Formats: sequence, C-alpha cells, structure tokens
Amino acid sequence: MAGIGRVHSAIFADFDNDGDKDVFLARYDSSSLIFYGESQNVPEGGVGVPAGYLFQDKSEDLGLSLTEPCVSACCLDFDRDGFVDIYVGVNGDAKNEVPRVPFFARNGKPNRLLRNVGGERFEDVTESSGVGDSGWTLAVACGDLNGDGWTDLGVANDFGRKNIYRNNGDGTFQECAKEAGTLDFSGGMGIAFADVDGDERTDIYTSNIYSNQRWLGEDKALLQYSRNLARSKWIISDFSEYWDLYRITEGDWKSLGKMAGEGNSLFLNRGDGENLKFDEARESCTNRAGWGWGVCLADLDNDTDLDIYAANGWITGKKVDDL
Ligand SMILES: [Ca+2]
Ligand SMILES: [Ca+2]
Ligand SMILES: [Ca+2]
Ligand SMILES: [Ca+2]
Repeated sequence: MAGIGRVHSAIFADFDNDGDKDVFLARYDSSSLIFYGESQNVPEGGVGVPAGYLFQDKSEDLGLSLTEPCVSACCLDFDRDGFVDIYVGVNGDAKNEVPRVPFFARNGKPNRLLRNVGGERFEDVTESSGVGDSGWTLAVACGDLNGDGWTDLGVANDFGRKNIYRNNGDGTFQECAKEAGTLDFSGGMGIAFADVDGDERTDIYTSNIYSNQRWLGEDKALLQYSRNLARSKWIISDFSEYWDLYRITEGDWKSLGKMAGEGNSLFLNRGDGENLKFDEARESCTNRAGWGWGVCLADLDNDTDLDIYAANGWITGKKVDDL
C-alpha cells in the first residue's frame, strides 16, 4: 500500500466478514479507496499471529465511485444485515467555491452513505436514506443515541451547523438536531459519540470556535452584516438558506452569533427511549478549547472514566470570560 497519498481518514473494518481486517481510505483530491486484507501463511490450525498480511485494491470491483473531496468516514451497520456499511463525510469544492452563508453554508458536496451488499459491492443509498448532508463536512460520527438498536449519525460542518440523523430502522434517517437540543452553528470540525457520564446513554462532544470576539453576536455587528448583505447579490441567490436560518433560529440572530464563539460543547443524553433529548453540560468546563479542530473521547489514564482529547489550531486573547 506504499505510495498512497493525501489520505484524510483511514478506517479498518471487516467488510466481507472473512475474519481479516480491510481498510477504507477517504481521500481529498483523488478517489477514495477500499483495500481488502488477507492473512498470509497463517500458522497451522489458524492459531497465532499471521506471518504476513496482504492488501488488495478492490475499489473498482466493489463499485466504489468517490471522486469528491472526502475527509472523514465512519463504519456502521445501519440496516443491521450483518455487513458493515460506510458513511463518508464530504467537504466542498474549495478550489472553485467558498462556503456561502456564514454559520449555515450548504454549498458543499453531499455526504455519502454506502450500503455493503454482501461484501461484494457497495450501493450508494445517499438519496433514499436522507443523509446527503451538503454542508462543508469535516467530521462524522456514529452510535446508537436513543438505544433502539439502530445506529444513528452525527455530522460536523465547517461554516455550518451540526446535524444529528436518527436512524428510523427502515433505511431512512431523520435530521433532528434542534428537537434533540443539540443545535450548534459555526466552525464545526469535530464530533465524537461516547457515554461520558456512565449512564449507558451515548453522549455527544463537538468542537467549535472559542473566541472572545463577542462583537460578532451584538446588534451593531449584525446590523452592519445585514446592510452589507442587502447590497450584495447573495441575498437573492442564497435567500432560501437565509430563510431556513431564520426559521430554525426563530429570528434570534444574537443567540446564533453568540453560539458561534462559545467553543466546544458537551451534550449529555437525557433521552428516555424513542426521542432524542440532550442537555448541554456547560458546568463541565469543556468548552474552552481554543479554535477547536478534531475531538475524541478515550480513557487516557485507565481509571475507567472517559477523558477528552481536543485538538485546536488557534488561540484567542487573554480575556476569557466574556461569553
Ligand atoms: Ca475482510
Ligand atoms: Ca449493513
Ligand atoms: Ca438509534
Ligand atoms: Ca451518557
């Protein structure tokens, strides 16, 4: 597998259920790939460590056609047929476009859901499943958020909002971030699912920008932005996005501006089954992680409690208490 460049995300899983790990490689400026692995010279009786491992490029055989800028992926069996499927986070055409509508850009390329058909091919079920999120996606996550046995999905979109897709169990998903209490706008770059407080309900941690630039959400800045927008051609071409944004936020632009600088969010699962319900744990002091990039949850000191690793890219000024 030497010489494969520009890989943004690599996920190992057994796609053909033969007991050998395979790998999916999400790539940004060239086609994404799937390699099937095969143990070589397995010791007699199949016991012990294989003497070698061979990977074969099966992308074409499996019907994989992913030429969009893929940046992340997660593996899940969304239809519970026993074969691992792939959800791919796709960014946008950054060489020719910029993300339009701050905090709500939807002119990226749609994410893709690939259904594994018996380990022999991948069927694109993006459209029928309803998870073709067209934000400028940077991270995706999966887990069963409502404990019904069907794996749900989460998406972090840069210059946009984060979306939560509940698995309906019939091949379709329903976006429900607002109803679930996880509505979050701005520079989403990371999202992770795990049971942080040990109550056997899956929680969500997302990254965002922590900034003391409070002026972003104040009346004066919003008024100036509205004036500039009204004078631009974008008010017409992006009208449907602005209308949706107005509808979702119920016109509360100030809260939206504030949300955009509040930093990372820990959402604790308070659901009781079917419906998703989360409370943001502001008291957990997990929001001030700078200009948030990728996040993950893991037990770093082996005390059985999950810890947070939150990467960041920029730092803000000294004044840290104005949001
Ligand atoms: Ca395999
Ligand atoms: Ca499946
Ligand atoms: Ca579920
Ligand atoms: Ca929990």
